[in-house]
Amino acid sequence: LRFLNAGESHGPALTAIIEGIPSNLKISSDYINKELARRQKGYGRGGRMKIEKDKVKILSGVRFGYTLGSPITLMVENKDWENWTDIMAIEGEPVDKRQITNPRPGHADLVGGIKYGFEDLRNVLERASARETTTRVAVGAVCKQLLEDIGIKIGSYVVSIGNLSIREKLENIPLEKRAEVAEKSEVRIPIPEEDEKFKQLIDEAKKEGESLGGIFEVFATGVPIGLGSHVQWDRRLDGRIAQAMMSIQAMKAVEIGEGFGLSQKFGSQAHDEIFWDKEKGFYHKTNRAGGIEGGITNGEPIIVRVGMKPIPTLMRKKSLQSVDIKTKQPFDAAKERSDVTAVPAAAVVGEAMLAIVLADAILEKFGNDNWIQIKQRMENYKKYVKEY
Ligand code: EPS
Repeated sequence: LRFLNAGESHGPALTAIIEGIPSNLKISSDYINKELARRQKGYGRGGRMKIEKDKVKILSGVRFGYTLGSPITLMVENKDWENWTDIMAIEGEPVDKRQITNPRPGHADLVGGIKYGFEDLRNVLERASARETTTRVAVGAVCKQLLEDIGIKIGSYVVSIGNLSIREKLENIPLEKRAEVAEKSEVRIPIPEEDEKFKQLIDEAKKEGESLGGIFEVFATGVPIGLGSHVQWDRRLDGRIAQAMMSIQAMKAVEIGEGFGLSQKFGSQAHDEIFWDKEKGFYHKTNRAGGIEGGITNGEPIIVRVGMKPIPTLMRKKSLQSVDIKTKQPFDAAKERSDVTAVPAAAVVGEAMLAIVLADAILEKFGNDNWIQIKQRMENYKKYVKEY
């Protein structure tokens, strides 16, 4: 399974091509649209989300609701494009409007400008923008439909925004319950009584022209034993998941299971003891490993924690010190429309990335041409694991 996406934030559309989704899988664009809408939500989002109503157009690879095994093309139009046709014109003379020469610290602006040789840093930010995650969510939604058909469910919730955290309060709440409650929260926080505090923090940050980062958790349940491999570095599933998460704009840290916490424990308290019974086969009573041992899934839920830095665009009167790339004079960093925080939306993007990695690992293990046969192979494998 592989995908490429394309599109500028204020260009005509965002597209993705997925190759490797097997034939005979039922796909619905309604499902994809629901996921796109989830990505658009979240308290603290900026003006852009009021303009866009992201909807997918499937342009290839699906017929009468089922996949053909051929490449699937997904397209989401940018409604905002009509306000940018001159600035983002595909052909013709450049216009001076909305050129950017004062790079934002923390954004791709300066390094991208130097690397690709641009005098207008808009050429960088248009593609570096997290608007790009729209098509990742669309691709993830296709993968989620594949995974759900074999009982693998993915969910997420936010555990902290800025210095406010509810992590300590989660212990006795089952994963599915956390995701279910978070779905109704504007901040994706899994404890309803805590919502207000988070919203207040976001309001305060907005008043100051500040932005906020945070931490979210993504999990997958129903994952079979045996995805990924210990035999080669780039086949280890934890490594693949970490790469996928880190590739999301503004992510700075990834933990699997108890992650950094494990580094502070004695070995006797850090691992998950192995049990067996006739019904369940092999199982664990704890899940400190986050569902992966030796780069291979162990049948427990996969749990990933991801840390996001604050968005680099600040609306403060005094922004961050920067230098104009033409005059070399000190300058206040550029102010662009942006979000105060996008941690709730980032969690939805994290779900999509986990879905993509897991769908890939499933197809690698069970075959990748005809979904009907792949499912049969999975059934046989389940029997084999039980009898092992
Ligand atoms: C985003 C669209 C962008 C930003 C945001 C995420 O739209 P615009 O730049 O037109 O406001 O709102 O991206 C960033 C903050 C960033 O720095 O990249 C989206 O669709 O999620």
